[in-house]
Amino acid sequence: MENSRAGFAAIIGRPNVGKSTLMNHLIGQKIAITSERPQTTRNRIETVYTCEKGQIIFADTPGFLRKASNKLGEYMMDISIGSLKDADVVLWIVEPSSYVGEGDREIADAVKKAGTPVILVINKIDLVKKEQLLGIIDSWKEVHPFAEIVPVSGLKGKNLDDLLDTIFKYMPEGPLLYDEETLTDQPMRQIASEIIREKALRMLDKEVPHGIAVSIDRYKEREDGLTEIEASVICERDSHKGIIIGKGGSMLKRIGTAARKDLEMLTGGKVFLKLFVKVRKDWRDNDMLLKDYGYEKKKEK
Ligand SMILES: Nc1nc2c(ncn2[C@@H]2O[C@H](COP(=O)(O)OP(=O)(O)OP(=O)(O)O)[C@@H](O)[C@H]2O)c(=O)[nH]1
Ligand SMILES: [Mg+2]
Repeated sequence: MENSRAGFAAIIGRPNVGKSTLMNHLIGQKIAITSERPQTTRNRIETVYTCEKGQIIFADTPGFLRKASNKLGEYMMDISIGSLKDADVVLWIVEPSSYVGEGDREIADAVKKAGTPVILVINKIDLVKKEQLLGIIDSWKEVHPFAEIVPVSGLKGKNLDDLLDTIFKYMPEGPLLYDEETLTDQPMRQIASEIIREKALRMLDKEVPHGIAVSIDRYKEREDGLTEIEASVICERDSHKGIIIGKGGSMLKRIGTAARKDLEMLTGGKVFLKLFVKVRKDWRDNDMLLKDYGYEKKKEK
């Protein structure tokens, strides 16, 4: 490919603004889980968009938190800030509102420090009238000297081609960084664990979802095409365990059925999914358990 471009675009912003939904729609496949609950994403999730122009490596990140209430929160904050470091361009996603909160001011400070060009992506424009957009853009202009401002709707797929073109302007010239078939850095086991967590997030109420982790205890692709998965839903309290299991096991069954359907679509074959529920008190503050559940701090920063 002559004059192809390839580089990294970090997707950042406050929790729940639609970062993961947008990334999934940009690459045309659901890799990152999404929910109406803030703090859904906990890890850096890379996906690869390839076209005739070259390649964009997206990095979806946890929503920016102003203060961590446990070690998991600290880990998530580190991931968000760390993603600014190796990006060629930053996509800062915001709600379609003129309101700029303290959290956004802190993001502005962080991107200024990183010195990376920033594209402000005003998301969820399906929720506002066209006439409102100019006012919204004006209030954001004062927050940071943005390289570009692009309004989109990730969910409805509005203006995404425009956004992709804009991102490519900031990709350095060079050969593809991954082969054309590569879609993500996430192994299937990890995607499976996230899908189960997504169903739990979406179906459970109140304070239970935030204290949940999912560990894959067994993942076996059989020769007949069937995939056997055993997983544990980890929670923090005995009372939460009861809620997750539900009356006569009904809640766990709902979570399992929904997860299995997604997993079957993803693997393109039949899936046997067996779920267990375990209590691990205060796992969100326990270094060893955090590591077990995939939230391990990198050695070097
Ligand atoms: N109306 C509308 N809703 C959207 C749009 N994009 C995302 N949403 C909704 O916003 C909610 C949050 O979406 P996510 O993609 O999980 O948000 P996120 O920024 O990744 O959230 P965290 O991972 O928690 O930081 C979900 O209920 C989405 O359906 C959009 O363009 N329009
Ligand atoms: Mg997310």
